[in-house]
Amino acid sequence: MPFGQRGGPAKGPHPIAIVNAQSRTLAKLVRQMKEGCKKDEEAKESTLCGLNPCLKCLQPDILYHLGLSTDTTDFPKVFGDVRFVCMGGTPGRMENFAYYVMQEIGLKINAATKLRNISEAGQRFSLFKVGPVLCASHGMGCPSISILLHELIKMMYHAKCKDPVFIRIGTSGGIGVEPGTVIITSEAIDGRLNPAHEILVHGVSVQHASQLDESLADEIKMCHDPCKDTYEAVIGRTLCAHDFYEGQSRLDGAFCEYTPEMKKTYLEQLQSQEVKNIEMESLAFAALTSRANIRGAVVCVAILNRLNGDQIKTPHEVLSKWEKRPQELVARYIRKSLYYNENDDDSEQPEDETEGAAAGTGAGAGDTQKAPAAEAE
Ligand code: R2B
Ligand code: URA
Repeated sequence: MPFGQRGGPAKGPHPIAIVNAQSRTLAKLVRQMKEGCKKDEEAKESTLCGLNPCLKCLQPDILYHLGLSTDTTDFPKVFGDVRFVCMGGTPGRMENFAYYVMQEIGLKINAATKLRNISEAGQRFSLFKVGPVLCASHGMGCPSISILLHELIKMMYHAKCKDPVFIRIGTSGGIGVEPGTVIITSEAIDGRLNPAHEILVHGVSVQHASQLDESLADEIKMCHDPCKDTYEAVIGRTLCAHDFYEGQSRLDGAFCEYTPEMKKTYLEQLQSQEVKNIEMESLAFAALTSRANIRGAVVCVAILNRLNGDQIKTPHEVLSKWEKRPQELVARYIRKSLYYNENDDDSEQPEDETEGAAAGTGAGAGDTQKAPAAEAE
């Protein structure tokens, strides 16, 4: 049974068994945080597909923009336990997300220590690791996220990670949605509404399909609680533009060679085609993750409704609150996957609404469940 569903009368594992299984999962996460991934826990090969056959010959492989190299870092030991790779635009947001997700999955570090930016040496992106979760900043636009993804996918390959899930969390301009709404992308499309990421290789146009994992989008959507969450979460198409101004039909850029009527017609056409938002990275994200057979999702909050204007006038404090919404849904998804997913050998999921399942917190299987807590350092 997928984790968002609720069963009938009690017939699943006994609550104590669930608590024990969750405690074992947590103990393993804590040990891996302290000691790294053990040899016998490493997968024999990564589960990624379709990668460059020359990768195995690169000795060392230098992940230049991440400031990491296979000859100075033991990738299987340091990154072999990674199961979730979360990325967002700015270093600060991803550092905050790392601390937030740490709390949500029940891990702690000594109050006197800080999470280290693992890719500081590269001076381009920030990268934080919290147990099985990697948090990276990707900058703005497809070229930037594409460099990051090439290097993170190579990292997963060298670390022999098993079925990692990649998620982009970010902001976007909504199309006909209330500002503050969270949009989970069903499909990324370009400005011509074409579901493909186009790149030029040797001067020739190559198009890669930009589909995203439908079931992952549904699982993340199920982490939204329409009764408790004060905002909506919807699944819809996302237009990925290659700039913020003309590419998104704004009238407030330094240049503008179209009329307000042309903008209105274009945005209304998008709305009629079920496009819910516009951002700048989903095409490259969807294309590169699906080429590697990685399950991927894009979860963005709409910070304005583009049908009502172009400028972002919402106060900073409100924007900060809205930016946390995708983080909240994704952290719930990660927590559920770690502690309540029956498809996973390391975790147990209650098959009913038995209370007291979550490691002695007295919570049930819903979104309000807290993970057990343990200190890693
Ligand atoms: C959303 O916000 C950024 C532009 O302001 C861009 O990275 C995106 O996709
Ligand atoms: N990010 C975008 O790319 N567009 C918007 O309108 C808002 C955020």
